[in-house]
Formats: sequence, structure tokens, C-alpha cells
Amino acid sequence: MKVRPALPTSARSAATWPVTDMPSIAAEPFAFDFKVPGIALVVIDMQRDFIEPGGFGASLGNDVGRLGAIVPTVKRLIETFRHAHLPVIHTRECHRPDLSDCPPAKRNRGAPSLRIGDPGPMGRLLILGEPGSAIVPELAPLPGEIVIDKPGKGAFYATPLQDVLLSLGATHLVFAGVTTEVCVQTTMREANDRGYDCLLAEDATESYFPEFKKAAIDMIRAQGAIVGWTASVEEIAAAIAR
Ligand code: C5J
Repeated sequence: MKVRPALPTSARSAATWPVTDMPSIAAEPFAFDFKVPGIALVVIDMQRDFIEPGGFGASLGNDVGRLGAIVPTVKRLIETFRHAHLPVIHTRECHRPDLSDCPPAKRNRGAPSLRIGDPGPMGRLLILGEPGSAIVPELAPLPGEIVIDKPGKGAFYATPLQDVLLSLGATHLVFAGVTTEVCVQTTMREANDRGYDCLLAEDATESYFPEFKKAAIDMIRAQGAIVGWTASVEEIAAAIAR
């Protein structure tokens, strides 16, 4: 797996982040206190393959329209972090063209109309470099922003994400992206186990199944934020702006 670029550029290095008093986001189940420097945004898998017709999500029989609807909200969140010179990390679920990083158990599961690696209208499904694996143009990473390519649902598995976060000095992570109960929740759980304080942007994440999104949000913040916090983009933006 590659990180593009290998490490954050100087514009986003911890040394240049502004230092402030500990700010706080109005969140559930209680306020999310964070540090600057120390907070980073992780945008999970806002790829054409999940969001546009003809991709991997559609091959599983899903109505992809729900996911496209959050693009403007995710964009607002990304721009909030960019404006504050805080790190933005993007992930993409994708595999090598020879599928050497795609276990048969993943590729052969179920009865989709197309399998990972099969040719579709946006190129081969979930294959690095194919048009479908790209992040939707509205949310395209800026030069210097980190892109993590991941073969699994969680963004820590078989990727350099942990090293990247350590190099950034990140301690608090805000999550957005798709799908809430699969790659977003898996990554949040991985991050939580690694000691990061995690917050999910409720209106900048989506599922093909509204009931799964609601259940995931409920599970994350239950039992005193057992996996993490949740808050609206409005509240996150307000706190970052302060
Ligand atoms: C899925 C993802 N749902 N990004 N991937 O297969 O959530």
C-alpha cells in the first residue's frame, strides 16, 4: 500500500499548526474536547465505486443515491479543516490489479452482478488506478493531502495509517465518509483501540441502509462513548472556527 505523498508536506506539519487552549465540540454523548495541534480529519472511501451508478456498491444491489447526497456536507467539513490548516486524510478501498491483496473470501462472497476486479462501466471494480476507484471529483484530495489505499474495510489493516498519524502527532480524529456501518465504523473501532479519541460527523457519513446508519451511530456513542462521539458538521465547524 502506498501513501501519496509519503508524508505530510511542510504546510501541514505539526510544527506549523496554531496552538490554542483546548477547544470543544458540542457532541453526543458529551462534549468532545480536542487539541490543536492534534486533531485530524479522516474521510473514508468517498469513491466513485461506492457513490456512482455502475460501481462496486451498485454491483451489490444497492441504491447509491443516498451516498451521493452527502457530498456537499463532506466538502464543507473538508474545507473547514483545510481553512484551519489542519490535516485531511483520505482513504480509498481498492486492490492491486493482480488482486494479490484481495482474499478469495472477499472476492467470492455472495452473488453480486460483478465481482471485485471485473470490468464495469467505470473500469475494473475496486482496482487501484481505475476510474471507479477515484474519489469523487468534488472531494478530490489537494496536492499534499494524504491518501491511504486500503485493501480492507478498516483503514489501519495493511496500511501505513498508524505511522502517518504518529508522524502528524494526531490524538483526536474526526471521521466522515461511507459507509457508516462498514468502513467508517470499522476504522473508528480500530482507531479507538489504538488510543485515538474519535468523533463521527453524523451528517457527513451515510449508509445504503438508513437503519444501519442509525444503529451504528447509536452503538458508537452508547455506554459513555464506548467507541467515540458523534456531532453535526455545523457543530464541528463552529468549534474549529473558534
Ligand atoms: C463497503 C465501505 N461497504 N467503504 N465499503 O464495502 O464501506
